[in-house]
Amino acid sequence: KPQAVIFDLDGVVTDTAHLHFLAWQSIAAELDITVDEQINEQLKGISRMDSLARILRIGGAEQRYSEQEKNRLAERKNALYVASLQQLSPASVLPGIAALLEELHRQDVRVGLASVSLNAPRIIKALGLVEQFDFCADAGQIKHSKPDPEIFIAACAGLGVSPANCIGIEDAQAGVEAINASGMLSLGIGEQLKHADLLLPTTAQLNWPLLQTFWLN
Ligand code: B16
Ligand code: MG
Repeated sequence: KPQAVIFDLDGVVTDTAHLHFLAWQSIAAELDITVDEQINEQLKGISRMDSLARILRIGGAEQRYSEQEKNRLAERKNALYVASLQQLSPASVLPGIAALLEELHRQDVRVGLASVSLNAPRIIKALGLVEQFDFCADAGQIKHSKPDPEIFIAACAGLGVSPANCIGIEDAQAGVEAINASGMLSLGIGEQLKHADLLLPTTAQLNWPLLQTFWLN
């Protein structure tokens, strides 16, 4: 069996992507830039400042703002996002995840979190899952967001396991690329993803027997 399973947060453990989307949309609207669902897809797994840079590039506005102004925009986006996190509760955990986390503990498989979100600790707390993660990689220590494997490698290091002995679960293309680059087996959630070693339509299909079969094949 795998030594550890490492989870992405946004889109795998809970659906915060929509809340990121709403916050970016309102900041972008002030700058006369339209952010649609398709653009939002490209922001998944990308750090806050990198997300802002992409939005400005899409609006042809990358030269328009100073570093200080960009920091202010990112701070304001985050304030909107953090306010929206108040609606999170244990009921916001995606289908299949809570049962899988419990079963992994019963099976003595280590559980890690690899989120580039600086808000990950408060989200995990709001979801009531603090006890379920043996190690959460610190996004504040990460230099490169996904598709760079840095956050997944940090999660493995924190758990004391080798990537070759782990499964990573992701819903974003950048995240699947990050898992593959780390040397872990990649399990993708979603219909559109490329390069995942195994693809499931939603988290509802996730369970321990399926992970075991995936690992053995
Ligand atoms: P924050 P993940 C990522 O989380 C999100 O997918 C991405 O949209 C967001 O910009 C990033 O976290 C940074 O989040 O602004 O809260 O630090 O997918 O790595 O769990
Ligand atoms: Mg994600």
